Formats: sequence, structure tokens, C-alpha cells
Amino acid sequence: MPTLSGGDYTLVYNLFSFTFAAMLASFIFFVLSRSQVAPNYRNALTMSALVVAIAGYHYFRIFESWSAAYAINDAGQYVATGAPFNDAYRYIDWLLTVPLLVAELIAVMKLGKMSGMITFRLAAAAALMVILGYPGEIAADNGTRALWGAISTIPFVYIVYVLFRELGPAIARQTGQAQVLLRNIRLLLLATWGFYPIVYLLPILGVEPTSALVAVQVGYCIADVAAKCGYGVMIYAIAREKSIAEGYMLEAKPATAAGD
Ligand code: RET
Repeated sequence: MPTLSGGDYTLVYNLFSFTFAAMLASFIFFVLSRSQVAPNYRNALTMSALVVAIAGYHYFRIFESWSAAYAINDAGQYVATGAPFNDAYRYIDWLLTVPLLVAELIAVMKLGKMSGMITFRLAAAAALMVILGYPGEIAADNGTRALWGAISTIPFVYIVYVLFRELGPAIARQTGQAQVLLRNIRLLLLATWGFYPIVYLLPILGVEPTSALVAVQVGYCIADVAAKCGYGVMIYAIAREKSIAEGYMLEAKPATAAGD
């Protein structure tokens, strides 16, 4: 681990702390929001809650691992203690959460008979993408990083293909605002997921190792908040919209006193 300036170290430290807080808050939001949607859509919100719970735990561990990996010296620089910074937490987190994220999209679309098979294909491709990316993430040389990155891009492209080609007709069948929201969430998914390989490429693109270490952590944190919390909020909006369109009434309006 390279020696870091106080600014670099605390930037990553604070961002881990913020991301952990975002996951906790999102968990509370998704759990409480379940009752706001029709029973048919509650599974999608449960999956959002699981995603941020799993991520919250892993961010806590990543945060601890970062603290243990560095110690401040007399010159105010952060030097490696020898304790390794554990990147595996992030990949285990993705391995569990990425399949759930695609599953919740399919759950909120309510595709009927098609659901099971599409979920399986997308979830399997997502898991494969993460597994194949890991050897490159921990590789010391850029050649190995590029090789595994390229292999991992194959399932990534497959996911994009399924989302934009195969799900197109199913989205076109949805009505009103739900259709607009589903088109938007698909774009959000592409934009946020597309961010990960770009961050992964930074060391290969010649970004100097210290900056690359900091930028990769900052980049993944931002992408995780958007892809888990932001995406979960959109799933909730779609579930709400569809619940209302299907005539689901949130609890009866409280009786108001005459004259109110
Ligand atoms: C890797 C390796 C390089 C090639 C590609 C990658 C894609 C990673 C993605 C991760 C998405 C993670 C999410 C986490 C949120 O819970 C593994 C960086 C294509 C797309 C959405």
C-alpha cells in the first residue's frame, strides 16, 4: 500500500463512512416503504432492503480494514501498517447484491411466466462478471488486470443485451408513468453499472498508483450509492406507480372532523 497524504487518506475514510450511513438509512427507508406498495411488489422492496443491508455490513468491514491498513507518522503522512486492505469485501458484496439488483428489476416488472428464466440468466451473468473481475482487481500488473477485465466484460455486455433487447417489448407493454420509470431505471442501471469498469480501468490508463488507489475507492463508493440506494428508490417509485395504477389503496383516509 502506498504512503498517502492526510487529505487522500481522510477522503477515502470519510467516503466509506458516508457510504455506510447511506446504506443504513436506505435500509430503514426500504423496510418502511414496503407497506406503501401493493403486496405483489413487496418482494422487490425486500430485495432492495437486503441489498443495502448486505452492503452496509461490508462497508463497515471495508472501513475497519482501511483504518487498520494505515497509521499516521510524525510527518502527518499515512503509512502502511502491513495489515492488508481487504478488497475482497467489495467483491463478495457485489457477488451477493448484483444478482439481487437484477432480480428486483424483474420482480417489479411482473413479467409472468418469463420472470424466472430471465432472472436466472441475468443473475448468473452478473455473478460471473463479478467473479471474473476479481483476479484482475487484485493483480499486481496491468496486463493481468486488463485480461480479466476483458473477460469479465463479456457477461456485462450480455446483461446489457438482455436488458435492452429482450426486455424492450415487455417494457413497451407497461402502461403510463410506470413505462417511463422503467425506461429510466434501465438507463440508470446502465449508467451506474458502466461506471464500475471505468473505475477499474484507471490503473491501466496510467493513473499514478497513489491517485489510482484513492480514485478507485472513491469511484466505487459513488457508484455503489447510486446503484444500490438511488436505484432502490426508483424501484420503489415504480412499485408505487404500478400499485396505484392497479387500484391499490393505501390505508383509508383518516376521518376528518366536519369543517376541516
Ligand atoms: C468489473 C471488472 C472489469 C469489467 C467489468 C466489471 C463490472 C463491474 C460491475 C459491477 C457492478 C456492481 C454493482 C454493485 C452494486 O451493488 C468487475 C469491475 C464489466 C458492473 C452494481
